Amino acid sequence: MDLAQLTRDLDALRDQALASAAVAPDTAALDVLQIEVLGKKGELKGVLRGIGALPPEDRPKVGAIGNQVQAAIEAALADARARLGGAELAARLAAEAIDVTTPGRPIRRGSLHPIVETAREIADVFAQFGFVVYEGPEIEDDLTNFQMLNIPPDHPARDLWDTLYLDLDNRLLRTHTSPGQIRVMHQERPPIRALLPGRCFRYEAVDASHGSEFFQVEGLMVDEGTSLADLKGLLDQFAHAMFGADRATRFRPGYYPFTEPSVAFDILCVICNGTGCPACSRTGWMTILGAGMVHPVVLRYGGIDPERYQGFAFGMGVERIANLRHRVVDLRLYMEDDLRFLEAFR
Ligand code: 2NL
Repeated sequence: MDLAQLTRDLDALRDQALASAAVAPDTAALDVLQIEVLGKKGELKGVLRGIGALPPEDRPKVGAIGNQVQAAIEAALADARARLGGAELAARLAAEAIDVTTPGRPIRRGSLHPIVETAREIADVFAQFGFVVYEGPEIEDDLTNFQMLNIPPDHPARDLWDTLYLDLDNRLLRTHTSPGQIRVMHQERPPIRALLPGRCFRYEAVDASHGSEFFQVEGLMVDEGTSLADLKGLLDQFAHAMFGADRATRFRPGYYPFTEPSVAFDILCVICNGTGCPACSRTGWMTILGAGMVHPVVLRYGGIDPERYQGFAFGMGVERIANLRHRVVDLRLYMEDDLRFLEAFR
């Protein structure tokens, strides 16, 4: 090994590397080439190892030539990389281009179930009169669901055929949201204005107007000097907000064990406007809720002194209100989760 031979080897290495860089098809090939030629175990290092066999005075010359060769190869690689990289970027931009004029895919928005929506509309009306929404448990005890509401042990609602009893001691699925009102009386001091929406349960043969599950909204007001006149005024406002300011209303005597006196509240039939049709059993009127003055016994169960405070309460089936507003005839539709039905309310 002599200086001339090493110089020729270095020249050959450079020429070969420059030729390879010139024909490399892509930047990945350049990466491979760089490692093969300039890497730690690459060809250039291999040739320069011959330096040790040279006389000491020749070694710096080979070192200088080696540096020139390395610089030339690096420059060639950089040139090729700039050329190929530009082409690759252009190809990628063309391939991945996004057509911003393509119409978007619309997102399918959900909507509230008609029963939930109706319950909220009811709550919105009473909120304007200061009523606050509370919720009670769906699993209740016999005491709160029946006894504290003055519903006697032999009342038909307590029959096994009407109430869903649980296999837990004295537990049942609430048959109305009234037990929630009892809980509100226990936890609040008068004046009370409470609204209780919620799912209720009856053990019942299912038909177009009865289901084993239904939604109820109940209201309760307790204060000094609360009277039946306050109840009538409030319910009239409610009916007009829900069914139109010109919808006629009427009160009739009713009966509930937990109110005395009790009333039924009707609106003029929304189908026939009072002329009589099957929807109103030809009476011209439709009952939308029941109400009354809270029975003193019930107030006392709620921890409220009936000598000082009076209260009224009302309760309505949300399905019934929704039916009248949307002219739906079969309650079962609300529980079937048939999208064709639900989408009609979007
Ligand atoms: C109906 C009638 C009603 C009540 C519910 C009530 C609650 C308490 C005390 C007194 Cl804690 N009353 N609730 C009163 C009258 C009628 O519901 O037909 N609901 C679907």
